[in-house]
Amino acid sequence: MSVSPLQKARYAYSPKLPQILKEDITGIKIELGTPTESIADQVELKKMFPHTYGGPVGVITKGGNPDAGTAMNIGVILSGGQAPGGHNVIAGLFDAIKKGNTQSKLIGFLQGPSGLTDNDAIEITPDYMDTFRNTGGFDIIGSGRTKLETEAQFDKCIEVCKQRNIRALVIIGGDDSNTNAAVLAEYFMSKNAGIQVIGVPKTIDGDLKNEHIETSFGFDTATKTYAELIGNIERDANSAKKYWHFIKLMGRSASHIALECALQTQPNVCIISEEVEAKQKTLASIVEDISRIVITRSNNNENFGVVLIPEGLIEFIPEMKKLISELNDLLAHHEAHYTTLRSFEDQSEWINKNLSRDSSYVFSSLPSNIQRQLLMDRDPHGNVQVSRIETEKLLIEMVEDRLNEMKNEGKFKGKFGSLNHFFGYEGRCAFPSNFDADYCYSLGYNAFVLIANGLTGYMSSVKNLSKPASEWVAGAIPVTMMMNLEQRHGTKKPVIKKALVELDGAPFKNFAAKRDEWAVTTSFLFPGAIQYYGPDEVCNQPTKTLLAEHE
Ligand code: FBP
Repeated sequence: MSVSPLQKARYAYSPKLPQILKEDITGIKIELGTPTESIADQVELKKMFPHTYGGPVGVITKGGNPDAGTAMNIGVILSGGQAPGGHNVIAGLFDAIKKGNTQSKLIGFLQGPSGLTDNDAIEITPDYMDTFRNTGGFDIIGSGRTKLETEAQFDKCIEVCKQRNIRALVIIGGDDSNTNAAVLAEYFMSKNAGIQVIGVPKTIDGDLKNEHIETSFGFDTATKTYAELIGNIERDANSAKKYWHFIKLMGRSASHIALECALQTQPNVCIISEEVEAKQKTLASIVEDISRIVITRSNNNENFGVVLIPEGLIEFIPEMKKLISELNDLLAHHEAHYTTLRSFEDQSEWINKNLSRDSSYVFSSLPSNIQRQLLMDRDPHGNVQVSRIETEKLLIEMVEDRLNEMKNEGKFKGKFGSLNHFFGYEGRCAFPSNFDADYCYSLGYNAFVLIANGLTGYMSSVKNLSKPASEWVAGAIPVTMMMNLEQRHGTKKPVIKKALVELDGAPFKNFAAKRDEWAVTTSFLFPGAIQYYGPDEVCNQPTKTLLAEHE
């Protein structure tokens, strides 16, 4: 296979490790603290996780651990959406395993969790591993969104692991996949299966974070990739001075990606879904805010600008949230009848009849392309697929209508030329930044240390990330500690709490302090492409979100 010069150069990059992980692998151990509690619903969670609840937080320290030298087979799974750095998690894990014992094997289950239940796997060999080091993508073993949640699936997992003599599984995934990993760990313990489960925090969305998981991997590279593109568009807008660019940014629910990109590029508008919800802003009031900024800039002779829109926005606007929740219920409970309705007209007529009055009004007022998108297939969790709803087009259409009204009232005399963009898939498989390459390698390497120390139901943690890698702190966090109970499909389920943008947190406050100025005075910042080689301030900086959170 031919490879690009950059890919070849990246094969040779040596990811940095925290100081402690550079020690001999049999000379490091985990020091455990005192038992922990979940963030809420302690009594119920203790009952649900009798074997794994409340494990102590662990820190890696010097100390003999001969078990690290035992030959063993370990399985690895990539779960959910791609995130830059996944290959390096596997590389770190692979190298640590082989340092322990060259006879140890890493088995990669193919296309996500279904690879485990289908017993579809490959052994990752040294040569194969070398062709994926420091590269983007999940194609080393593929990924998938199958949920492991039934006892029949869990029993199948035990059967496959026994057949392959697998001692531990490493599940690389987001909040849902790590929740499922914890449930699997508990099940294995209850059956005395002797199989450990370790999670690794992945997602470009940046919403799997807390005191011990400072960021999920992939967020750094994805936001830098989007920020490069946004900066390029800003410069284009500033050169031609004729378009308003409405840019939707991936991030299923939380607005961390949009916020980080705003901090990096200083656009005229960036909507933060969490603020929309907190202030109970309607779609009309969001449109009004944008229209006013367009008019103010137009009065200054600047008929151009950039608006950032988080992918999940639609579900945070109160009237849309209500509509989507009613649609989800209707489609879930009347699936059989709904699938008999062939044409969009029949579908929307039936939907309108069955929605509440308010929601029916909202649904009818939407353009038909958005109505169609709201009715598309649900994801495996029964949720609407927000990445397929063209909120950026909806906002353009509504702003245009509002500006026309204002024009008729003599309040707007300028021009409004618009273009729409959606950045999501462009950033998920980029070559990982040095930060993600180092962080992911460390997470994977550390996952093996957790296994060699006999832990299960834990997540690999690497902290102190705003400092140079040599000062990073490697540790182990019990997954139950991050859990609470949430309503899912009518029942209370244990889940890792999603981290949304905190309106009293430093990243949002930094943005809020500047946004009025950025709205009116063109203040664009052009971050440029991710740099892999060069001075530290250019190629080894974490995100502004991470830095602000650690100020
Ligand atoms: P994960 O939470 O699995 O990491 O995926 C996140 C994400 O990239 C979201 O930002 C986006 O809404 C979704 O995946 C898109 O899903 P798909 O890849 O299935 O189209």
